[in-house]
Amino acid sequence: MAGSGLWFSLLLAAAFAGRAVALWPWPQSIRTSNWFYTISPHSFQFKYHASSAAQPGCSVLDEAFQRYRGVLFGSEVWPGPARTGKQPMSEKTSLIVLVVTPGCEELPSLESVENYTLTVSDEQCFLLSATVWGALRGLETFSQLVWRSPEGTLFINKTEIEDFPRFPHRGLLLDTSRHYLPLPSILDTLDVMAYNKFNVFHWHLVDDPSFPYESFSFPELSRKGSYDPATHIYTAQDVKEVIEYARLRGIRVLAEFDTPGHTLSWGPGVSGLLTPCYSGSQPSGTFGPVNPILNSTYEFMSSFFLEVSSVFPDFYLHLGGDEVDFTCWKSNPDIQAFMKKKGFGDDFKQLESYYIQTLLNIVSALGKGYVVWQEVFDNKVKVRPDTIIQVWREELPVNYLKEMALITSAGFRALLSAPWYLNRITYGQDWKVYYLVDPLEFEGSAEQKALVIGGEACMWGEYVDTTNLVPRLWPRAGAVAERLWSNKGVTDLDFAFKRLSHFRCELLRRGVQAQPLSVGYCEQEFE
Ligand code: CP6
Repeated sequence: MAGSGLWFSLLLAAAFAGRAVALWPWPQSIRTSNWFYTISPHSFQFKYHASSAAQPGCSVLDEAFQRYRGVLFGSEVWPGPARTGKQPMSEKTSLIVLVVTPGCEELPSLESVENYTLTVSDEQCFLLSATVWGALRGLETFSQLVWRSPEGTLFINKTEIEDFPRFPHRGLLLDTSRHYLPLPSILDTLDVMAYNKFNVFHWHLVDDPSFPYESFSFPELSRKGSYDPATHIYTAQDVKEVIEYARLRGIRVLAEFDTPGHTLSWGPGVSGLLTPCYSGSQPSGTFGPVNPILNSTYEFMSSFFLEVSSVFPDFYLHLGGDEVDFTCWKSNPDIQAFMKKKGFGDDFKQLESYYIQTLLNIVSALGKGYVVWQEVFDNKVKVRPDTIIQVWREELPVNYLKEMALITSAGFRALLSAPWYLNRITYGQDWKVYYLVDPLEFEGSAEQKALVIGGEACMWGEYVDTTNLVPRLWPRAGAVAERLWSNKGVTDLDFAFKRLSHFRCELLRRGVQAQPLSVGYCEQEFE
């Protein structure tokens, strides 16, 4: 269906890449023409169609119109309706938006429909979508279709686009524990995510080095576990702001509270939560993963996740479960006794499973779904059938595509991250390696492939803070964004290079300090 039309339009578009058609990510189907229209900042307006379910007062679209006015024309106020009377025939004075179903005050979800059609023709500029989320994607595409002559006149070519995502979960992970990221860094990242049609912000909030999440049930957690409780925490207000800023851009916030490993920063705030490690018969004074043998641990987790499940409105929470180091558990005599009592032998995976299962039951009872890292599946923890498993290991225990096959053949939904570590840098164009990964390139049935709901680019924070976050993210994360949005057949590296180079220049124009892909320059140079 998309087949031949797609290739035809690829060819057509290739001729214009760099000018009229420099879209990122590439739409599912596009027809463009040499014919173009002008757009004037003085007269141009975004408008709701009379029969749109969304009308003025729709927060998501009212604010998006404002933002895209800024993106297209800059934030200067253009003097009133300077032009009166007839516009020239070739001028487009509005984009008419028709959304079929209401939902302006809702949250985006895994099930949200993001389809849209965008028509720029002699008659009108028209954006049609089932939902406000689709309209947001279409507005972004519209903004990328507009191009500028050297004199600064704005143009848009006659175009028809029908578009929808290949995968419903297109995420970006930020790690705010290894380094604290100030709120503006997070908000700015959400803007650029929306430019790339990413729709999930995976917030790896806490980890071993610091606990910046300010909990109202357990304020000691950040008071004692953050780098600096005066400046390096996310308050309830900050978290609300992130969630609403993301919502207005059609982005879900998937909060991760990783346990039982990666939890050293929880220790100071909750006494008795972590396992005391032993050297010989004496506690060594150091601590390991969460202590899985105490009732108090599960009482704490119940209260903590009760709070978390009301603070983060998305149906899903990320519960971690990765990289549990058994050394400390092994050293502790109370844990050894518990293992014996439970008949676990010396298989610490069974102890890990015991912990995770209990936690998953607590979180399910709170009415939430969950995502976990692949170890939870690898270690054969019994999980709800609707659990989402995230694949992060490249080769062990098996190659990541084989892991995708195993997870989906067991009937679970899967997310892919293993090939997409933006924090890892090498000399050269690593975006091409990210770009050529296909999440469905494993041996498996159509039913299995349907269980792959998408993937995430990850920016782990060991070597990243607010000074280098932006250029390390962009435009490289864009390679993942296009892989998760565009048709499977969109894999031409030269075509991608042209569009991504152009998009990077557009990011600079929008004020994003995106790094260069290779040798070259942007037509507009920037300070
Ligand atoms: N932190 C946490 C990390 C990683 C993971 N979990 C990680 C380790 C190595 C690589 C990528 C990510 N830094 N909490 C694994 C999911 Cl290569």
